[in-house]
Amino acid sequence: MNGFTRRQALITAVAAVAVPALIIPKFARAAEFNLKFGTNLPANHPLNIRATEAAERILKDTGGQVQINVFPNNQLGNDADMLSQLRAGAMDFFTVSGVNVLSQLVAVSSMYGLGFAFSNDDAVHRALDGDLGKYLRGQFTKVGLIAMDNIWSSGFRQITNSVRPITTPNDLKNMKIRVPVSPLWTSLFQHLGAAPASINFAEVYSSLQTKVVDGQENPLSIISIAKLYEVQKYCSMTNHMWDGYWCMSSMKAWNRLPEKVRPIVAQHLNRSALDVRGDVAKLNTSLRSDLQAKGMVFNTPDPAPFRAMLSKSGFYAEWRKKYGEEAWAMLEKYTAKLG
Ligand code: X2X
Repeated sequence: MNGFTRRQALITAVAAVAVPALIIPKFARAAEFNLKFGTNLPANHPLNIRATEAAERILKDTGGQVQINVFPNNQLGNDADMLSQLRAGAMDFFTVSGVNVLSQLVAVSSMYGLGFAFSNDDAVHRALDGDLGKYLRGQFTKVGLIAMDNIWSSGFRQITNSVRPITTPNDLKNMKIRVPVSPLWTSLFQHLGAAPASINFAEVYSSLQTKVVDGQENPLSIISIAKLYEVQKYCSMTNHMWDGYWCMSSMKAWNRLPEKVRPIVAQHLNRSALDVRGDVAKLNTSLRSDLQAKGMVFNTPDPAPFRAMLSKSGFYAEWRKKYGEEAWAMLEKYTAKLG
């Protein structure tokens, strides 16, 4: 390299470093708190979009003091890994389903996911924004975790598979269905006569593709965004359970934040939770025709025989015993009698 080109190269390198500093003048100094927010969903799911919006508002309203970095799509590990990191204080926020890995720590956290307990989004939101949610969030604090007040909804779940439409419980018989790593999910599908396999979401697409399992269940928004339609043929609108994500932090991470900053962070995260509810409700109703156009075959089974099978097999009685009478009474304040 002669003298001229070396000088040119140096000028170019300096310019490349200098440019970003020119376009972020407002919060150019490093934030005092750099927080990690992990999720298991693809980046274009509304949960990640709204989490990113909350992060922008929090950065602005704390004058650049708190920077939340969103890591979607299991970038920080699968659900089990993220829960451990959260508890160890290595991660600051994790949006985790109460029915999923969290229920291994706090058994009652899965109760809103009991099969056919709720019939519409509003009913679940009333319960989880009300006394049931308050009760559950109180249980989380006992294991050092803190959930923001409003749950980020995912919605009602539908069963997909590559074998046949599910019209009656008989169609589920011995079918290999992937479920999240959670005792309630496994129990629900065992009581329905299927052969459930516990698999973290990070491995769902590949396990369907390689036919380790025949099917899985998720809301239409996730079936679409995670491209599960590429590896699944049938979608049966069973609405068998509702799910959502608690935006969790650990006491360790939360208490590191200055007292006056915490309400700002909570307020924006809760606002995003409410925004996500509208986003997923729209997707869960509008995506059916989209998925049909991509080749999926839909049917809408009558839920009555599925519910009857669960009652008859003792599913509700078993879980009532596990959760205890206090928690069960709290749930039944918001649902029809279960069992
Ligand atoms: O693992 C799943 O199926 C998912 C993405 O819906 C949950 O996080 C419970």
